[in-house]
Amino acid sequence: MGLTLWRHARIATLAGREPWGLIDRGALLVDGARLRWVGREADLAAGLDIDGEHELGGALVTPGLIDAHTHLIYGGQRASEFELRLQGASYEQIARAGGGIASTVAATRAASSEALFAGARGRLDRLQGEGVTTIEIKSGYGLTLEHERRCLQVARRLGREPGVTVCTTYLAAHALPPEFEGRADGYIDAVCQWLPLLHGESLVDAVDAFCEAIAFSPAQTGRVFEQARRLGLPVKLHAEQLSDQGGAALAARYGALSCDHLEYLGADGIAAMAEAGSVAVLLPGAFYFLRETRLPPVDALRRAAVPIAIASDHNPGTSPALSLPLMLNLACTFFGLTPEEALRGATVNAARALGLVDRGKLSEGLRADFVAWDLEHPVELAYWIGGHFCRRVICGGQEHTQ
Ligand code: DI6
Ligand code: FE
Repeated sequence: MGLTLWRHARIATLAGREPWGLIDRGALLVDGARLRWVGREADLAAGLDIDGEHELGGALVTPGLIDAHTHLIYGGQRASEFELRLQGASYEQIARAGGGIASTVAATRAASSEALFAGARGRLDRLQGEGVTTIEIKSGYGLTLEHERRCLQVARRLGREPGVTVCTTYLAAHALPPEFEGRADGYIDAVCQWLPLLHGESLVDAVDAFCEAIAFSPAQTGRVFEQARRLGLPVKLHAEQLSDQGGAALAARYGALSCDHLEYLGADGIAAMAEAGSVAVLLPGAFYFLRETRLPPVDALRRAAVPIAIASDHNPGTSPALSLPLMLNLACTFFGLTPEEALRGATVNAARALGLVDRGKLSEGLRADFVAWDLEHPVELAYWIGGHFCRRVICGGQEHTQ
């Protein structure tokens, strides 16, 4: 495949020291799946043998968005639970009455692989239609070897679809399945036994757990992480979402790629994350949908130079979010991020949260993953509440049309 030129763009490269890495009257030269050159159109070398040209008409171009935390694969949905919560029931009450995660686990187990694929495919279409070119997908609604395997296989199958890269995460330590009632340690034994099998089938890129009073303890989480370490798999953690369990510090001891949620994160956790280089993945969709009030410690994270990412946390219970640009808006309004921090959070820092070094910015040698928006300035990505401004999505040098 030869060179392709994408011209007449205002490019927020997020590379270099300029705000947004902004290049006006810019162009991108694509060689196969990679960027050969990004710069001012006037500086483009002469005499290049260009096979195809695309006119972007002055559109804003950003790196492809990276959603670094989703639970995209599940059966059913929980709209009726949303209605119950609006009538005053709490998330915990619903969970105790057999709803919540348990109801999604039952629906996921009952669904065929085809149905799981079709449901997740539809949701992925919507996220891609809003600019996502890389997505992390967790298991965690199967909770048996067979059902976790199916979910991870569906995630891998989605990764073979055009226009997207999928990173898989094993989250069997998400909730205690009914058959292990009262035997959480026994379930963690099983979670640790399944991991090498699924890893042996190339289904696992990273390992996660839900470390919380209503889920698994730091000691149980540590056992899952020990197993991940033995297999050479990176870890990440749902930490400090509803209380401070010291989860972030624990994950940092295992060199975690990221610690996610973090509303209750304390000074020790921040220091440990800074030391380990872990990314703080903030999830404003869940904060909003659960009407939480406790804010993640954004200022302290900034002072400690912990990179901040923003993700959808797409899941049927606490964040049925299908637009990453909307999450940027929520991250600014609720968490006080600047619009530039928010965009970096869904690109550069999100790539880092997934351990990916070949994307997240637009510069020579990186993947040609970029989005053309019907917007004038990158601030607008975080400014509009909804709306649909994504015009063209290019993933690995190929335009993705839905
Ligand atoms: N934290 C959450 O907010 C989701 N999972 C997690 O570990 C909730 C998932 C659900 O309610 O289905
Ligand atoms: Fe989550």
